[in-house]
Amino acid sequence: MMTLSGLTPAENLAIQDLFSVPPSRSAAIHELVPLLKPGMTVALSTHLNADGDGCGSEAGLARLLMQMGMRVRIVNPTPWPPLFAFLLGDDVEDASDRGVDALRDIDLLLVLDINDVRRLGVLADTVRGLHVPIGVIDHHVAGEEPVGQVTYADTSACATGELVFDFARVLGLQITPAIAESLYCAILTDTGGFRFSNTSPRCHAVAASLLAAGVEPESMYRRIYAQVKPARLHLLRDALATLQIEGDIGLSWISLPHALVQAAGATSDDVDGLVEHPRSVAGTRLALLFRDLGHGKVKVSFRSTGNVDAQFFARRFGGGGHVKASGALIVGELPAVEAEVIAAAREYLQTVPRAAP
Ligand SMILES: [Mn+2]
Repeated sequence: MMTLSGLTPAENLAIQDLFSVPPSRSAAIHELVPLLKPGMTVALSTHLNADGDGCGSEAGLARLLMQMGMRVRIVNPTPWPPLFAFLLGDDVEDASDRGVDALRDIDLLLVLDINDVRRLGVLADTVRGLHVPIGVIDHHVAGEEPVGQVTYADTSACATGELVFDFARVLGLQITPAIAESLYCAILTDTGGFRFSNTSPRCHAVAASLLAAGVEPESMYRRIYAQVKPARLHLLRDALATLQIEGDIGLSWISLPHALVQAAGATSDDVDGLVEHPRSVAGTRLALLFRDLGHGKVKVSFRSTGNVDAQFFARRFGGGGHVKASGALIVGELPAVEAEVIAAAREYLQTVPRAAP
């Protein structure tokens, strides 16, 4: 048993607890076990536009099930992202490009990081009609159309990868370096690099185990985060040159003429997220991003903080979304749209009292 010097016995016990698998999780894992038989073919799937948790959990679980003697293939509704190609290695099969055909001859489907069949996109209808058992491993609240007969879910897990780690622990499977990298990717990305509020003490304990199993944190950082293409930085440079800040009312915005985005050779992916820069300005309550689409329409992104309601404001322009993140597509030329929205934003912010920080 590990003992850390300088800690009281009670503190040492609390740290041991972080490494043990919560009883409700081991109970759920033991319910999954009867579905898992050597020699069977298992498909793993996750939500549209798989993220680091979806991909990492799949790549890790695929190898664990292979240790248990199963054939495993990944069948996602959208292509495996190139950013996470390194997780597949030579041993994990990605059959996503075969679409629903890849689900025809399976014995079991495991759905990861979601519990709503609608998030399976083009696979959803086939999954609704599947005659093989379906299991779910997830850390979200179940959606409106949950899927599967056996659900191993816990919303207190920082990532689905944490639940896959516990699956390995409870069943005594080996966390190889490739599995450790996959699960570390899942936890690292779903916690925003250990910054979001789901970064629990246990999340760090699991990450510690994965580092001990061979993960090199700097290499993971480089492969996942240090992958920015020059076009993205050129766009950021030009976009920041348009930044306007009205600190007294808490309004910030950037504005992208069509030619600017084209000149940078940037994609929509590169533009997404730029609005976080005006939002990150100290004291900003409403951040806006204007993007001229070049055919008489301007896409406006609205981001708010505190008690400012971006959704309410976006509805004035026929848009919508979430309370803190909304969007609208407005017909008009960029300068006119900008002037109209900025004037309305100034007026709106006057009506919303500043919340305590
Ligand atoms: Mn997740």
